Amino acid sequence: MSEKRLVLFRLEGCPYCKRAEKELDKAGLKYKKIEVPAQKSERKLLKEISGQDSVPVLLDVIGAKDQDDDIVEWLESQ
Ligand SMILES: N[C@@H](CCC(=O)N[C@@H](CS)C(=O)NCC(=O)O)C(=O)O
Repeated sequence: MSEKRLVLFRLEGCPYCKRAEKELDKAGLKYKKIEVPAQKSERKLLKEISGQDSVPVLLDVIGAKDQDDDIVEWLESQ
């Protein structure tokens, strides 16, 4: 339940993203890829979340806890 999840905002053809992905793969980490829009001005979600509009951006999130039991269990596991 306390499993952390990684999300990588990336863009096809971006060499910095490729490098980051290679290293994440090498480390055996699992992550979800989110393709950002090619147009920098359209990367609103990325900008809101990270404060920047360039990629790559790696986000470390926990799964949503929607029950008080889950929240307490997660807190106790930290
Ligand atoms: N030093 C940065 C460079 C990242 C960077 O320049 N990424 C490019 C894509 S390859 C980008 O998002 N540029 C913004 C844009 O011009 O769209 C890093 O290593 O993350």
